[in-house]
Amino acid sequence: MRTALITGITGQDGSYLAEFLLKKNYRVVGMVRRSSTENFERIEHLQDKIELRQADLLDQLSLITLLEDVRPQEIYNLAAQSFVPTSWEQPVLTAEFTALGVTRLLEAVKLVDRSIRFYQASSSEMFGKVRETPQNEKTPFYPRSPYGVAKVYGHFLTVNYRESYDLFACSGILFNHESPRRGKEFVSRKISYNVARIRLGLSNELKLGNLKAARDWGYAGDYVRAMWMMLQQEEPQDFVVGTGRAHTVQDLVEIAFDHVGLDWKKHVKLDPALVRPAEVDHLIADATRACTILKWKPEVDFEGLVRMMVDADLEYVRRETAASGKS
Ligand code: NAP
Ligand code: F7E
Repeated sequence: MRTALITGITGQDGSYLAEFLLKKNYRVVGMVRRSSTENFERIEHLQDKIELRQADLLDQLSLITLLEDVRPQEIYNLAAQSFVPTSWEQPVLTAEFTALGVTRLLEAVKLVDRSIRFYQASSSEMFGKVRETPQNEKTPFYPRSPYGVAKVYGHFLTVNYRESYDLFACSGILFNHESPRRGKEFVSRKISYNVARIRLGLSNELKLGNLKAARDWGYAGDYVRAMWMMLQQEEPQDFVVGTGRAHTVQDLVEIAFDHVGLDWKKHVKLDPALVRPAEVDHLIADATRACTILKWKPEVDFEGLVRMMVDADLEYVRRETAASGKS
């Protein structure tokens, strides 16, 4: 039985990856940070199948001790401050988690066991003000937020430790991927959650920023498969993962409102406070290498993803409302 350690197991991707690895018969250990209230909503259903250990990307010794105790064969480093707007408000903390956290974890790997296979969660936000379209593994980076800058650091540090110490370390440059488990602050979930509330008569308005921004959106359940595939290759390599199709925020809005029979123009209001200091206008993946070398392909398309999220949020809001009625 192989052991996989997932940092960020309480996040969207961590929960899908844990499910995927359990099906592959892995022993799955999740790293969680100490909190006064537990935040295990996304992994509640897995609690008796996975092991949780406390450590923090900010604490070097905790990571070394964790690896010595768990002895994983694979590490998936998904933990990060991942919300782009927060990275302008807390740029130093973002760098500590999202950039230096990678150094701390790779130092722990180097010290404890250099045969560990290491996956780093790199991001299409590194392309930022894009230098070419579509973006592939050779496209130069031009990040547009402290988050993007921190991810570029983590990315090149992973490349550097691979080349310096011969580690099996690779980066997945993943484009936006969503699901019903996405945090409510990200635009896809913000839209699906509020569309459900409006449909159920609980509110009437949805405030958004830039409707023209375009992203290559896919389904998180498809993307965690690519992470695992990367660590099963003979040689460590970096891969771009995305669907190759881009849509605007407005497209997402239209499909979501349309799915519940509402006219989005009656409910969406533009809020200048939600426009970012520097925007990433248009991202689209060229995932040719992932498709040919990993034989990866997405199974859920954009329209299917949006509808899945709205349907899940209709259920979620009904449960939420019923629970608040009881308390
Ligand atoms: P997410 O839902 O925001 O989850 C982030 C996870 O990181 C949470 O489990 C969080 O724990 C943990 N974390 C944050 N700081 C930590 C620290 N100091 N020590 C330990 N754990 C810490 O993110 P996601 O969408 O699943 O994304 C997973 C990774 O992929 C992130 O690195 C993200 O930047 C990257 N990425 C995401 C996308 C995407 O579209 N989703 C695309 C490209 C790359 P708490 O629950 O305690 O907060
Ligand atoms: O924004 C626009 C916003 O916050 C998408 C993270 O997982 O993917 C994610 O980063 C777009 C942007 O994701 C609102 O300006 C308009 O252009 O859902 P988002 P993101 O910034 O692309 C990458 C790949 C990651 O790596 C990150 O960790 O939508 N937008 N109005 C809005 N965005 C938000 N959040 N809220 C709005 O009201």
